[in-house]
Amino acid sequence: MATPWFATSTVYQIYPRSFADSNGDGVGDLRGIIEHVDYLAHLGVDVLWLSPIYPSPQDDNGYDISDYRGIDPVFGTLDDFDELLTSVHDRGMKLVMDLVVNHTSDLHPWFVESRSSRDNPKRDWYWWRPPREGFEPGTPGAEPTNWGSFFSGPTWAFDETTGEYYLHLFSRRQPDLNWENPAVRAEVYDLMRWWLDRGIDGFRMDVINMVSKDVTLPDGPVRPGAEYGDGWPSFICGPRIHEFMAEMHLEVFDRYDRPILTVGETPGATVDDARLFTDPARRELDMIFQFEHVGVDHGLTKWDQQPLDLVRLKRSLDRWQIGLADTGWNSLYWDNHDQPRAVSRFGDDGEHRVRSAKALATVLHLQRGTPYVYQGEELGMTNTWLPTIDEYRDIETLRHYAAAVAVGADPADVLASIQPASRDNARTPMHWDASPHAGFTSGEPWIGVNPNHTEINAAAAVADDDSVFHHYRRVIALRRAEPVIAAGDYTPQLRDDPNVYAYLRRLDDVELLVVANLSSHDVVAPIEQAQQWTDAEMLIGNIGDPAAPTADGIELRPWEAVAWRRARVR
Ligand code: TEU
Repeated sequence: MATPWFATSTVYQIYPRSFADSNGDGVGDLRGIIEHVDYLAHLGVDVLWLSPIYPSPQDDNGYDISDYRGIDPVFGTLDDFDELLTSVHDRGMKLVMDLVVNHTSDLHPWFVESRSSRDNPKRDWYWWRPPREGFEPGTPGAEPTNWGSFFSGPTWAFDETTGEYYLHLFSRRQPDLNWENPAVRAEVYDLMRWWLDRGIDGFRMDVINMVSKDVTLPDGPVRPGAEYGDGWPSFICGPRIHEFMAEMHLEVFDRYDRPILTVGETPGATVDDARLFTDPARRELDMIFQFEHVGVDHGLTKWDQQPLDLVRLKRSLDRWQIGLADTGWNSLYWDNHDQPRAVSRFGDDGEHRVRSAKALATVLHLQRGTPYVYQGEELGMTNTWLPTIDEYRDIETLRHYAAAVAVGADPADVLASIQPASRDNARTPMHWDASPHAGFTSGEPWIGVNPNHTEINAAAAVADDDSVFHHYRRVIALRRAEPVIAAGDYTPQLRDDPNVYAYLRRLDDVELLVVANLSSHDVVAPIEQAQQWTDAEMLIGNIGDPAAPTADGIELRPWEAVAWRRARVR
């Protein structure tokens, strides 16, 4: 398969609420991003992805949109947006918007109309159903299906006005759109063209694999101890999902003769699903975000964090590398606005914070696929253990806490389970410098700033050639400079090694060996035919003077990561 145009690109995700505040109201905004576009150009990224900036009551921080053709005043204006887009393009970068069309806000005019009466022309734009037979409307069990929401509680909300329930897979203020209705799809395609006509370069599509539901709406299996049924079989990669993605491609992307980047967020998608979504011949999506590797440290739930099993993590990522080797394309990510910080989760955010952040970057960015950097990841920002539940802001976290305490869980235990896993770990303000509030705002930040910003911040990192920031610059630049990284094949090495992550990349006459010690003690990586690498050239390392490969293997210090290149031995 030819490598796509975005094979040499790196995408940087901005969470506007927490990136940079230009007007002192404590919330990040578009002018704050404009002030830092040169920083992003210096990092060397190719594409910026903005989490939602549309008008929204912010019930889920913007993933609940009430107007798709505007900018929320807390973030700025359409003029600010156009200025940002121009400044991004002037620096040779692209800008991708977040498309949230599985659901809208309950304040979106479509839903306001839809809930107004049972015979409103927009009633069928959402999923409305009568109470379950034999149950008192509005009482537990009366919901049309037994599905549990992503944000705790049932997926159905009773609406007194019309005496029916509406579906919301996320919060009750995020009613699901009914994509079975062609008028809904036509409206979605039209708003997408509106933004593309404005000059944006693509979309990250929120939970896009949930827009096709099993219209019979069957109950889901109830796991032992679970309060609700599992609805995933009825809305994860539903019956018409590929028909809808192909239609979207036809109705939107096929109308533009310029490169447009599309990435679908697809919880629960498998390698086989990914091959269908991202096979260029099928004209659906360029790539997807799969969730397997960000679940390897989950016990029964994400709140039940388990110690990292590196072999399990490697198995998962190997499966995706190999599974999409000849068809489709991978996205590569550790961090985003929904995941705790990887350096705290998969690395070591204490003594070896800098080394482990660089090691994680090395093993991810030299794989086959398009890498994503989440704001602050390039600085090695860590989780922020907020001391009390009152300082958390994330709806998923707060609803989980309330639901757990409501059934008798000890609040202290629930808080302890929240601190390492909450999405708010990724959402604390960006660290620009060591000043109060990390230079994020001159006002009071909407969420607490990690006190370690005095040490970990962009000003210090840019000034220190040995920082995590400059290591990210190097791996990002390597992807453009070394064709083997963008286009080479992938062969895992040392698959059962509990400490070492190693793999081979090969293209034509070039062979790249990537080897990383993801532990806090010295190791010798027993690489096969290691003696053949003794004359190899060191392409990149995260610690100076790496030990040269010997016939016995490669000596690696704690959290050391190195990539060796040599002419291919046929
Ligand atoms: O996330 C979908 C999703 O799968 C997450 O909710 C995930 O399950 C959870 O965060 C893991 O803890 C997307 C957006 O990225 C997220 O921010 C939104 O809250 C959600 O959709 C609803 O729009």
